[in-house]
Amino acid sequence: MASTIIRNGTVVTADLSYKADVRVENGVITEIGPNLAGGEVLDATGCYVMPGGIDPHTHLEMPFMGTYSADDFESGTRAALSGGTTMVVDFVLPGQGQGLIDAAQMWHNKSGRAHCDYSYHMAVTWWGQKVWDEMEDTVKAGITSFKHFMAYKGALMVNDDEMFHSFRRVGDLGGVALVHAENGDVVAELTAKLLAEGNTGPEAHAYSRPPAVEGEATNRAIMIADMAGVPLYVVHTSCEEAHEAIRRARQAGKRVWGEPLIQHLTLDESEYFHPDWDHAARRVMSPPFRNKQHQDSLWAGLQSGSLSCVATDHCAFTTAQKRFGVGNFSKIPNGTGGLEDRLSMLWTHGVATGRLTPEEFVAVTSTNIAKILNMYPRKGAVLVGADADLVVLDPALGKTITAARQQSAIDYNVFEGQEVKGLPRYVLSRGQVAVTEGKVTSREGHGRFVPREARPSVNRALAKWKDLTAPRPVVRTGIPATGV
Ligand code: DUC
Ligand code: ZN
Ligand code: ZN
Ligand code: ZN
Repeated sequence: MASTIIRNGTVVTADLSYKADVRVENGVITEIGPNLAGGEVLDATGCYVMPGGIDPHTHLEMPFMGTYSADDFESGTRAALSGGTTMVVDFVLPGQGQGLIDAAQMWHNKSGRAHCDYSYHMAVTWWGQKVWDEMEDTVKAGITSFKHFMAYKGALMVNDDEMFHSFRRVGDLGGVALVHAENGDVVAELTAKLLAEGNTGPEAHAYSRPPAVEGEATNRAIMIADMAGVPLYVVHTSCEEAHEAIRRARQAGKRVWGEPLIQHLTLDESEYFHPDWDHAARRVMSPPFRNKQHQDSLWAGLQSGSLSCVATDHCAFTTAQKRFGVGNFSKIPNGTGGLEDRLSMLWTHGVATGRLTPEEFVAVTSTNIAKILNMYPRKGAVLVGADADLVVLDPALGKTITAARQQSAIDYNVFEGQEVKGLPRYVLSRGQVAVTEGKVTSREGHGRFVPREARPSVNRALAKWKDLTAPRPVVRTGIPATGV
C-alpha cells in the first residue's frame, strides 16, 4: 500500500496543537504519531498540518441575474485547492416549477469536473406540493440543508408562509434550514426609490441594502425557525444587527449559526465610492460591504464563538458581466470571488494579528461546518480514519494577491495587492498531493460528491415550539352556556 508521511509538522485541530507526523494511505489518515517511517515524505518542518479548508458557501456556474457565474466546478475547485480549501458546498438552484431531484441532477452533471470533494445545499426557490414531496428524497440523496432567499423579490424570494412550511418540513426530515437574510420587500422599495432619484451607480447598491434590512430578516428567520423547530444557519452575516440577533438566539439555547464572509471581514464600504465604476461594480454583492464597526463586530463574533464559519459566497462575474449594470446598479450581477484567498486572508488578518488562535482558525475554516452539516469526522478532522484532505500551512510563505496569477476564471481579484502570509506548502485532496508551494497538480474529475445524513433526533429534542404546529385541543364549541 503506497504510503505518504507528512513529517515534522505541528498538527493543528480545532481542539489542540501538537508535534506529530501523519501517515496517509488510500486517501485516508492511517496513523498519527512521532517519527513515522516508510513511504514518500512531505517535509512539514515549520508548518502547521491542518484539516483542509471547507468553504460552506459557493455558487459555481450558477444561472443568476441573466447570466452564469464565471467559475465552474473545474476552475472553482482548482482555485479552492490552490488556496488550501479541499471541499466546497455549492447551492443547487432549481428553476421556478422545477423539481428538486431534477435540479440536483443538473448540479451532478456540472460537478463531474471538480478537482476537490464537494457537497450541496438545496435552495428552496419556490414552494408547492412538488417541493414538499421531493424534500424527502433530496435528504435521502444526501442533501440535508435547505437554503431560503428572503431577498431577490420576484425571482428567488420566498414569503414567510412558504418559509414556515418549508422550515417545518426540513425540521421533520432532520435537516438544517439556511437563510439569505435580507428583507426583500424593503430592498425592492429602496431600489426603486434610489433609481427614481437618479442614483444609478454601484454605490447605490449599498444604499439599497442597509444593515437594518439584514437585521430585520435575521430576527424574523430566527423566530420562524424556532416556531418550526428547525436548526438555522444564517449565511453571509455581515453586520452587527444580524450578529446581535444570532448571539441572542444562541444565548437563549436556540441552535442558530452565523457565517461571516472573508470579504466582509476585510473589505469595507469605501470600495463602493471608488471613482472607477468597474472597481466598485466588481465588489457589488449582497449583502454589501459594511463599515469598520460592523467588521469589528464580526471579528468579535469569531473570537467569542457567536459566529461559527468563515465562507466566501464565491460567485464570480467578469468585468464584462458586471457592466450589464451600467446605468442601473440593480442589474449588476451580485457576487464576488474569494475561494482561492479565504485561508491566507483569514490567516493574515486573523491569526497573524492575534485575533484568532490557529485552533480557532481551523474551527471556523473547516471543523465547525463539518459538524454543523454532519460530515465530521470524515471531513474537518485530523484523525485516523478521516479523509486525508489536508493543508500543510507555512506561516512564513507569503505572496501579493493578484489576478494575474490566480486560478479563478475572472479578470480581477477583489483582494488585488493584498500582502498575505500563511500559504500552503502542500495541499492534499483525499491523499493526492494537489498543490506544492503554489504549483497546482490536482486532477480534473478527482472530486467526489459527499452525501450527508439527516439528524432527526437532534432536531426533535431542540424543537421547543414543536407542538405549536400540532393539532390543538378543541376547548369550546357551540354557544356559550347561560345561567351560570
Ligand atoms: N449574493 C451574492 O452576492 N451573490 C450570489 C447570491 C447572493 O446572495
Ligand atoms: Zn399554509
Ligand atoms: Zn445569499
Ligand atoms: Zn450565496
